[in-house]
Amino acid sequence: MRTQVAIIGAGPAGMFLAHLLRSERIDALVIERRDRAYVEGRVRAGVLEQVTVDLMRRLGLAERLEREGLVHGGTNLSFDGQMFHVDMAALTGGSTVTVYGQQEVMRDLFDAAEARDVPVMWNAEDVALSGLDGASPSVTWRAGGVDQRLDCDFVVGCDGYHGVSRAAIPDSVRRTFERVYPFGWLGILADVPPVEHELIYANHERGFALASMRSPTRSRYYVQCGLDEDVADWSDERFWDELCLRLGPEVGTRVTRGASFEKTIAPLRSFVSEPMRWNRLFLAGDAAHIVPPTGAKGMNLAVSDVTMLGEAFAEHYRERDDAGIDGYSARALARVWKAERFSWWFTSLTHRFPEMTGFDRRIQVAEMDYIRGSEAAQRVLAENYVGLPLNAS
Ligand code: FAS
Ligand code: PHB
Repeated sequence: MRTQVAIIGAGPAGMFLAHLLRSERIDALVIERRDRAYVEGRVRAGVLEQVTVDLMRRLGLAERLEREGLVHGGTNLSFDGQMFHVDMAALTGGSTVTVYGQQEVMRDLFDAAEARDVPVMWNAEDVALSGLDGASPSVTWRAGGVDQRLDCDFVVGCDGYHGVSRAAIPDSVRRTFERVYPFGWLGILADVPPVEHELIYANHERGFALASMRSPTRSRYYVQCGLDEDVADWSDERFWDELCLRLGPEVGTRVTRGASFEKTIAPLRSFVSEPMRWNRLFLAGDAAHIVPPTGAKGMNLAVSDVTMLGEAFAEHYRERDDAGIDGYSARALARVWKAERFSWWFTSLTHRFPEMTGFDRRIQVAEMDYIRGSEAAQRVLAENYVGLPLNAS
């Protein structure tokens, strides 16, 4: 088999790139280790930046998003039970975010891929990349017991943090930067109405909590927990009690409780692998970087990476211009590091760290109190949360 661009991984990065290349009439093939049900079933991101909403509209994927997405012009911060609102739209000239779960995004991407005949090879085992430092890279894998080989011009690793693509860049070239947080997020989904119509990020003496949602009848809640905790030790009752404590008495007493149907613990890390391009291999999304979910940046960064990459490939094939390809890594990393900074800052501001001293705690509370009273501080938070422009300097 032969194609122009081989895409490893059918998550948000891989599927948005596949649709972008299809819109530019560039041949591509997605090679995915699992099946559609697995990828679509992963409960992950919940908040779309304008960059992501714009891309879904541009690709003709936004019909359900326009109907079911919840547009938020603001968000709420709470510390020690005192909640205040940040009017992000007012502070950013009208920018908003849209609450629309990653599972819904993946369903829209896969449905459209089937309707538009965008090819995805599912259940690909032992995916391997070769010839990346030459003019004719190739990808091999096995499916249904049959060995497959794909020759291509370029390979894009969209295979997430645990994929094979990043490791194809020689250790002598690759530089990684990481911060692992000493806690995780215990998240639930429950078919109960959200406590507020916008999100609440709560910093409490006992730890962080987040009140989010998927629809007016389905809530998504998180509490910070220890990395050594077992989800089996968290009954629904224990979860609701802890969440309501951390949201504070005014909000906590308004929370509608109910049976959870999804309950998982996710670790938090900040991670960047540089460069995001080596010869014929490009990295996009979690294959190149991870952010703590506090800033709701993970999936949105994957989208901005592939938006840049889609432009670069279009210039290469249409105009024989390689400026975009050659500049991709530096351009993408400039935006990635700004999102890493914001996600690290917002996590540091809202979470309880085991080694915190009394001084550290008062600095956190003072910063939350300062943000509450300062339009300038709220504007900085707002412009980062809604997402910096793709070409932010
Ligand atoms: P993904 O990991 O989504 O997709 C990679 C794909 O590659 C997968 O389908 C995988 O099966 C496939 N793959 C892996 N190895 C392969 C191989 N060798 N060969 C072929 N295919 C291979 N982001 C937010 O914004 N908000 C959140 O609340 C949030 N919560 C998260 C919770 C968890 C537990 C995790 C892990 C992530 C969360 N994220 C969140 C981040 C998440 O949304 C990612 O940023 C997003 O899925 C990134 O998309 P991709 O880069 O496509 O990687
Ligand atoms: C979610 O709804 O899953 C969500 C929302 C905002 C975040 C993280 C997760 O920052």
